[in-house]
Order: sequence, then C-alpha cells, then structure tokens
Amino acid sequence: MPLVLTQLSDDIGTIIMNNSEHLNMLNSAMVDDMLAAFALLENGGARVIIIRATAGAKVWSAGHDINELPLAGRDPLPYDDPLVTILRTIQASVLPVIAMIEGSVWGGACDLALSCDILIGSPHASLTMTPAKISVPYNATGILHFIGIMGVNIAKEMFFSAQPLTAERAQKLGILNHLVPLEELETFTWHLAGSIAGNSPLSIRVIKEQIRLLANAHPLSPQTFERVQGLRRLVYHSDDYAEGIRAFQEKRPPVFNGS
Ligand code: LCV
Repeated sequence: MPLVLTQLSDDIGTIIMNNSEHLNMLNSAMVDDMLAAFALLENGGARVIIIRATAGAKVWSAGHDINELPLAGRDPLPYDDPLVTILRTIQASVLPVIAMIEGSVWGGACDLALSCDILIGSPHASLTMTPAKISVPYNATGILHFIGIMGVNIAKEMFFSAQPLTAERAQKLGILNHLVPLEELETFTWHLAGSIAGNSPLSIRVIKEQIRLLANAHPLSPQTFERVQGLRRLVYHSDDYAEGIRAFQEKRPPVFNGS
C-alpha cells in the first residue's frame, strides 16, 4: 500500500498521507514519497496543492518517527533530516500549499502543517508540540517558525506544556485560517483551492516567495546562532534526551533528571 497518494484534477493537486495505520509518521520513507509527490505535481501543472490524511483519520500525523531519532549525542533534527527537508520543500514550493486537517497533529507534523500557506481544520483538529515531552532540542529554524506564526507567548505555551492546542483556539489565534464542520471540510478546502487555482500563478508564486523572505528576515549574528546551537547540544548530549526516546519505546513515563 503506497504511503502517499497523489491526485491532480482541475489544476488542484492533492497529497494524501495514506499510512493512517502507522499514524502517518513522518519517517524517511513517508517523506521520500511526499517529496516525489511534490515534484510530480509541481511539474505536472498543479496550481495549488492540498496536503491531507485519508478521510476519517483520527491522527493527521504523529510527527517524526521517534524510532528514527539518532541516539544521544547527535543532533536529532539536522539540516538534512527528512522532516526538516519536507518543511523546507513546502515553504519554498512555488505553489501555494493548503493543509486540510481532520485529526490530531503531533510534534514535527505541527511544523509541517504550519509550513503550509493556509490551514483549514475540522473541530477534531489539534496541534501538540512535543519536544519537551521526549526531551528533544527543537531547531532554531523551527522555533523561529513558530514564533513568527503564533507569537512568543503561545509558542512558549505549546513547547513548554506539550498540551494540545484545540482547533477552536487555533482558529481564534489565527493559526487555523478556517475552522469548518467535518462534513464540509473537503468541499470548503476544494472550493478555496479552486479560487486560488483560478488566479495568476506567477503573481501568487512571487508573493509567496516575497512573504517567505520578508517574514524570515531575522538578523541573527553568528554569535547568536552559535549560542543557539550550543544550547541545543546541551540537550541532545543529555541523559534526558536518551531517556525521552527510551521511555517512549518502553511505553512508560519518562523520568527526566535535568541533565
Ligand atoms: C514512533 C510512534 C509514534 C511516533 N514515532 O496510538 O517535535 S519533536 O521535536 O518532538 C519531533 C522529534 C517529533 O515530531 O517527535 C515525535 C512527536 N510525536 C509524538 O510525541 C506523538 C507520539 N504518539 C502518541 O502520542 C500517540 O501515538 C497518538 C496520540 C499520536 C495516538 O495514540 P493512539 O493510542 O491512537 P498508539 O499510541 O497506540 O500508537 C500506535 C503505535 O504507533 C507508535 C506507538 O508507539 C504505537 O506502537 P506499537 O503499535 O508498536 O505499540 N507511534 C505513535 N507515534 N511519533 N512511533
């Protein structure tokens, strides 16, 4: 069974995460198939792309495959990590990308959903940011991404609490563009995608890239960047990082000792 289904109709491309049995975990195989789907649609004439899970999926995506996280002492989210790669691909795509979210979204999959240009959710959608749950040091690009979208206070609450942000609250905060009844979600998303597909693709392509460049214009001094990277090494060299992964795999609450 393919991990990803790709459809193209009326200039609207759809990438369906088709591994709900494994909660659409963003492991390297799933990401490879998503990257291939992106290339197919971008070269196949799509004017807009919808990313979704299969209908009825309770979990949109459980995020990074924890079993693919490197052992303690290595950066868990390096530049060439499959999850980080798909985030960059979505953000840099010349096509507008819509996340159609029916279920719960976890960890790095939140970053994937937020990398899309427009988020449309049903009342069953939720976003839960999990680095602190498994003692993973999130990366600078990702943290800036969250701050840019939701502001420092909501980003802190999401990262510190690892509690779900409900669809209703996400919509009030402007994180979800639209909160739509489940039975209308597909039609509403398709209609919005159609309105985009009917507009100038060149103008949209240029405006998307302008927004990306201007929204990410963070003057980071080399010293600040090195400091951020040094802070991350503190975590991924820690016992807590190894404990977070071990506890998940052993299905027990983690016992963090802060070192
Ligand atoms: C591997 C999994 C996963 C999974 N990896 O079903 O953002 S960061 O920095 O944290 C980043 C590194 C990241 O994205 O990390 C991953 C963050 N994701 C999570 O923490 C979500 C962990 N999963 C869950 O909390 C639950 O699985 C949810 C609530 C998503 C679904 O719960 P449900 O009861 O429906 P299970 O928990 O029984 O999961 C079914 C199987 O999938 C595995 C899980 O270990 C279980 O495996 P077994 O069938 O072998 O018992 N699984 C779930 N998520 N991200 N494996």
